[in-house]
Amino acid sequence: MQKDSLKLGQWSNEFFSKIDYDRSGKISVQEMINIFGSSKLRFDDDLFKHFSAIDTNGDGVIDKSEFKMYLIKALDMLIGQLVKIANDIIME
Ligand SMILES: [Ca+2]
Repeated sequence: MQKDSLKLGQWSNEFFSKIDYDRSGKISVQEMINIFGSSKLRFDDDLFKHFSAIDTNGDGVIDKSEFKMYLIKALDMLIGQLVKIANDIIME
């Protein structure tokens, strides 16, 4: 389990560094747009909603711990949805 959370931390940091283009240690709205604005994720539609959800202390930038917490929450949500789908299939 600890090995998995270490991997998650490393993955989160690597992902963060890719987005943090100017290496300031914080992610700005512009950096989010640069990465996700052109992606197929359609992240741009809800970009500001996502941004403020990640920016939990509301200082207008995303730091590494806010980013990691958001990834953990997103993974939890995905796993929850998968479990629900699996349960629905099992109950059929
Ligand atoms: Ca913040």
